[in-house]
Amino acid sequence: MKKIVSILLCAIITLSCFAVYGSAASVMYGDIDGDKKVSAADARLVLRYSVKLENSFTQAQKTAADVNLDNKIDASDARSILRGSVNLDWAGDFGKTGSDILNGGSYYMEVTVTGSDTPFKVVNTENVSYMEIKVDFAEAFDKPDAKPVDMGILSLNDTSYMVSPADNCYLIMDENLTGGSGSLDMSELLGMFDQMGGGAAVDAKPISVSPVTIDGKTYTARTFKNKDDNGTTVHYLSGTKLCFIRSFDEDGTMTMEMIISEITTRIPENVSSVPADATIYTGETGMMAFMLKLVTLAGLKISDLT
Ligand SMILES: [Ca+2]
Ligand SMILES: [Ca+2]
Repeated sequence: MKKIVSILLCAIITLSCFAVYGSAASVMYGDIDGDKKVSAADARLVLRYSVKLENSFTQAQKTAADVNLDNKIDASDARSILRGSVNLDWAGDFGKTGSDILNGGSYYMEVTVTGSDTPFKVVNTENVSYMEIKVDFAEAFDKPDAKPVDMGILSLNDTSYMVSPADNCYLIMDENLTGGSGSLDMSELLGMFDQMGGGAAVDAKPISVSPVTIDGKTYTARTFKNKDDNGTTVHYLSGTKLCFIRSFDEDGTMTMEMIISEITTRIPENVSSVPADATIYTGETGMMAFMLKLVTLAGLKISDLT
């Protein structure tokens, strides 16, 4: 149990390196014809502009058309607008960088740390904090055949839960379960969310808009650099779909690489509440039952957790 909690906390701490920046929007991104809606007609205008069939855009229309903020108006913007018009992309995020969304304080994101098989999902709103991570039981307990298991921590209003999404099981984390040393400290966890959400603003300016290659794909991204006592962090922000963060130590050696593949202000419904059909566990007996669920998903036995 303690081991799982410490793995989770280690993973979460890597997120505390977030820095956030502000910027302002003055147009309705994606709305080219000015009817205050994002529709297929807007996508059509952008597509025509991108192939030079249309060339009478005002500056405001040009700004509104570049929904992925890469300083170009092309078919990928038209595609996003079309998807946004049918709610496949989140039109409410058009024109926002990842940092805008973090600064807003309500967000959902999916994060991968390069070299780790443990992607995160994070939700943060005024009333909800949720984090989901793949727990690597094989490495944690030296059992090569163990399967990775999704595990979440949900703080909903004033109640905290450990979650097994696969089983729809929720363990209520009362004081008896969190109070002892080595146990999960929710206030620490929530402090980190707060820090990500806006507390850690830094003085950074975009230094370039340039191509960045990540996982073999090339993106046009805004590049930010932030230097502090621990070295340099470089942030690449490309529209709402990609934040790419690299940290370097004083010698210039890369120490961490993180990719946010999805960041949006649209909060998934399934983490905004505890489902009515969920199994709720409480107390120490409940904790044992909950752990048994996780261990079974990993293909292990409780006796393996020593
Ligand atoms: Ca429109
Ligand atoms: Ca664009």
